[in-house]
Amino acid sequence: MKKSRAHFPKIGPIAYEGPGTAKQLAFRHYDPDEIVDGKPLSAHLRFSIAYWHAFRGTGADPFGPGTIVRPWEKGRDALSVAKTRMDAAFEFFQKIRAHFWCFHDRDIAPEGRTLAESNRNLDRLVAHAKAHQKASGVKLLWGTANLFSNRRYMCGAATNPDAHVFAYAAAQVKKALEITLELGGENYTFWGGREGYETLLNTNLKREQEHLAAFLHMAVDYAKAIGFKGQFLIEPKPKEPTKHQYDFDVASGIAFLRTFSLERHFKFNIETNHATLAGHTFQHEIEVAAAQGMLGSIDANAGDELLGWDTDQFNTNVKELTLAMVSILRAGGLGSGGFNFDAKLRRPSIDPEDLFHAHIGGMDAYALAFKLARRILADGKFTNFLADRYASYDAGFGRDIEIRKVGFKELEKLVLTKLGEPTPRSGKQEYLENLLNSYLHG
Ligand code: XLS
Ligand code: NI
Ligand code: NI
Repeated sequence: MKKSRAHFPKIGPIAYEGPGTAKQLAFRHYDPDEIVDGKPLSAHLRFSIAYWHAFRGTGADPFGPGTIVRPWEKGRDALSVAKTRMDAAFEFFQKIRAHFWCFHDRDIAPEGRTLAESNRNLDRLVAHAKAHQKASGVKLLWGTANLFSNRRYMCGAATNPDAHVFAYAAAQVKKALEITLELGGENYTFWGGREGYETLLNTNLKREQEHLAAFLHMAVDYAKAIGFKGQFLIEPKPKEPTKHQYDFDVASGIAFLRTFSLERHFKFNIETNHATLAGHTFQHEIEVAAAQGMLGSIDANAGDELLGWDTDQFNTNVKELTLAMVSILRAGGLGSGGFNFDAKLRRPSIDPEDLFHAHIGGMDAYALAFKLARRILADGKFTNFLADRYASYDAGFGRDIEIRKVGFKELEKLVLTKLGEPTPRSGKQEYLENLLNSYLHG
């Protein structure tokens, strides 16, 4: 691959300068090379850049077109623009020190007039990406297919009332799986796109859910057929673009997967902003997935408390992230997953430099949260508190309840003859909140 000129000429690789630095284009908490438990911090955090936001985002909103104009987006031939854009992207990945990236098929290559032409375009850009991955060492965290932008998908893809659209989506995902395999993708994500509905006046909910399950089974079968060993991920979201998205949250996702015998093949990609849109905390969604051994990956972003849609902001809320990290570390980490910045610049943030500030903020907040969570877990105060709170189930009749050795009759007898009235114990929430703050603020 020929060496292209720099697209971010004024910015070098971002260095770790420590918390005291006055420099803004520097990491205060994220030192990718710091060794923690025998491996570098970069291997614990596995940060990933979302191609669609970082390199296809223009700042467009329903009230106006894009505001963000990148110098590399010039030229008449869509394929060569796509290649130059990708050169800029890999320069950015390296300068921001992210070791992974994620993309939708249509992010990296223009859609053609036919599926065959789209596939040919993809092949050109996949070859380009492969060369870039090899030269830079940047890896693919996950691939996915865009089954929601094109007009044909306006009523869904796998849940479209028209089987023809289902077939088209199947063909598109087939190709997306092939290119994810080709690029060594460690996971493949299914976000629900327009799999949901606006009104039951025109929707057969039961059939649509069955069609979605059939689609996912086909994906599992095809992955097996081509030898794709990456982890499949479901990314739940309660609403937007449709009013009722089928993959509402992790709990409904688990029920769906179990209902259709898919649970062995999937884990969850949990997005912070989707959790809060569902009326949950980020940590809640992580715990629900972890409780079933189905915690897969994270789409790292944040919503706005006052807005009811997916604002996809960079998350700098260290308290929220520390709580999330405690749950992730307790669950044993993310395995083949990582922290993908599914987050975008605000519409007026139009400088290329803003891309750096945004990701530095997100990476630093996660790195700090990781360190705080490790301290919290090492101290053991919260862990001990929890263990103590549930200790009555560790032995005796509590244990018998957990292993289902006793039933109502035995327990009634116990209360009548031995136990009598229980003694209530404080939940100590305020004490625990203060304890948490002592870690966050010293
Ligand atoms: C949209 C989703 C999307 C997925 C990938 O809300 O977050 O960006 O992560 O299709
Ligand atoms: Ni996402
Ligand atoms: Ni989202």
